[in-house]
Amino acid sequence: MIPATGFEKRLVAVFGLGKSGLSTVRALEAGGASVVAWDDGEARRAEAESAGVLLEDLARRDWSDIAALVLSPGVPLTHPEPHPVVKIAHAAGVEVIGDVELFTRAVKAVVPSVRIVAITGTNGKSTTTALIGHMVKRCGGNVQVGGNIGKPVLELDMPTPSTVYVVELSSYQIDLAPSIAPNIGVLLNITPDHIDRHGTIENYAAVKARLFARQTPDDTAIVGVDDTYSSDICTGLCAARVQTVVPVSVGKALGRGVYVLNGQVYDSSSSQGQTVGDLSGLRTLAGVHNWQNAAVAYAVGRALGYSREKILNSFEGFPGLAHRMEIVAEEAGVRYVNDSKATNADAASKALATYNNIYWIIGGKAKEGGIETLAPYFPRMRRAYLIGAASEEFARTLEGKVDYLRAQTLDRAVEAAANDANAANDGDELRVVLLSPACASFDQFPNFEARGEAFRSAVHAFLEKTGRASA
Ligand code: UMA
Repeated sequence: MIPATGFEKRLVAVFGLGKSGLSTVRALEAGGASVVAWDDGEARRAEAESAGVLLEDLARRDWSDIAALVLSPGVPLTHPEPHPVVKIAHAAGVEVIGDVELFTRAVKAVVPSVRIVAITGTNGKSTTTALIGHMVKRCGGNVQVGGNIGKPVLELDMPTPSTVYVVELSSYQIDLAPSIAPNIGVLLNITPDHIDRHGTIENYAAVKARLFARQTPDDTAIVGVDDTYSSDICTGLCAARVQTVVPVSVGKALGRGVYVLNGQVYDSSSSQGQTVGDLSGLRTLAGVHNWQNAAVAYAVGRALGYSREKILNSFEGFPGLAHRMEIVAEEAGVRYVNDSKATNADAASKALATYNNIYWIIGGKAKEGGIETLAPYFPRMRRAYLIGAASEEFARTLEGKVDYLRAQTLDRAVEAAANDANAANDGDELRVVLLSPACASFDQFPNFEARGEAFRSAVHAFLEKTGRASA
């Protein structure tokens, strides 16, 4: 744990008592502050109280003795409107920050030269964060991985001069971290998401761009340039000439930066020749979107001073992430892929672009725009299996274009899709039973992880029942 310093003997308010809020309370107390905390959820308050957290309804107290408000990332800061506690803090002139801000201040105070690699973007940031963490470890670095990927940043270990922190940051976390200045900042891509929390896509992009705003000439910005918003940010950074900027593209040859063409990585700045290596054989990094993740990780590795050979070798042992195009089983020419993390159409498009002969399990709580943008992938579908609240909306989109079944539940969808895929007589061609739902899970599951676990169990149950499970 990293004690959150800077508030010794002062009182700090913490709002939101999920994972990050609870670790914030512990870290502030370890740093010498007193804490009062609150959460809108009664169950969360009860859990926190039994863990020894001092609760106080922050809307009903005097704020004159409060030094800061530490807000959980899931609590609205600006849109659709600031949470009442944020309005109170603003009225009292109290700064509103998040756990990432406390983390930055604390680790830089202990080891000013400590290296922080921060990764953001709409899609792919968890895979890229995990891949960079894996790469640093394989290259002999002393790595700590956390942030939006799951482990709250204040739960990481204290820094030493050799520590490399690899942290995934959501836009919510960047919005609450005014002094973040990563030694290496990564922006993968920007597509519409979380607009409810940022008002407009322009505002969302502006928050992402803030990752680079306080960087210095010693720092590096690695920026995907395959969408308009990220590309504009990259152009702005190049023009400002503050930090080293490395543009990254998949599909476009770049005069400057790192790019991937047909699975081959090229580095235009390399003195060893531009051709770096081949990504196309890496099973856990399959697909164009993963090539972007790998190209970005390569650029981070180079900025950290690792050789290209070491970096590429480390990719081979990358196990991949659960719920992101995770291969759950492969039997008799049928691959079962859990992509439960694909909670919007853009995220789902990655798996759809990777495979053909898809038996597609889709649905849940629909996001704005539904699956209209996925139409270019419809010819890859053998059949779609609709689950959850979005079924009727998606049935209308698929009508006349893709054969579909209203399966309602995930269990039924897996059974039907697996039966269809196994019955198809396609010779050697791989068939794929794919859960890539393009929806939030909340109508039928507590979260995407639970949905992915349910898919995994249903696949294994099917394989057992039909005698296909390998010993
Ligand atoms: N709460 C209120 N009032 C509100 C909103 C929330 O009291 O108006 C309370 C809830 O009752 C709950 C707490 O705030 O007790 C939830 O806090 P939180 O949603 O910020 O969740 P944490 O458990 O602290 O997890 C957060 C991140 N969650 C979000 O950003 C929504 C986790 O990212 C992250 O892994 C964790 O910190 C550790 O850093 C998850 C996520 O969904 C994976 N991220 C979004 C995404 O990836 O799209 C941004």
